[in-house]
Amino acid sequence: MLENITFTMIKPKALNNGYMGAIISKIIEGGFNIKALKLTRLTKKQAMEFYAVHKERPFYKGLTDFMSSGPIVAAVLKKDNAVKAYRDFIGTTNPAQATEGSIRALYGTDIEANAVHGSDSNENAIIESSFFFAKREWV
Ligand code: 3AN
Repeated sequence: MLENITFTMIKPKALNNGYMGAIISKIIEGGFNIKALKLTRLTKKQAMEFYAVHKERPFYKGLTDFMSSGPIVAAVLKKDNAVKAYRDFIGTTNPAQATEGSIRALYGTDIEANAVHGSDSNENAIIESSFFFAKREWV
């Protein structure tokens, strides 16, 4: 089961720009099965906890300010090799270098506001899914 799950967030600027429906449609068209989905909002403290792995990085403050600046959509996605499949699907971290037609290329505006988050490992997919959802909602 571990290999089949990844976690994503649609970031505040993409929602503010009106891309919620377009991004969700694209995820479904990409063959990802949405197991759990919610529109919610992170406090600054929750954003700091979620991105704690980056706490020594120079962009940590800006990123956590940004991620708590407005609503986000959180979702658990299922597909074979979901983590890698989704990272390939959304494009590289910097939208300017992301594959044409990918979510980050289409809907990201810069490296921080890059439209969506995608888990970087099976372990983190479980941790991140559990951060937002009860197990009964996505297992
Ligand atoms: P990815 O989300 O592609 O796995 P990570 O894990 O390196 O990228 O970074 C986590 C998040 O931190 C990214 N989604 C991005 O929003 C932000 N980020 C990464 N590098 C920078 C940077 N140089 N400046 C600002 N924000 C950054």
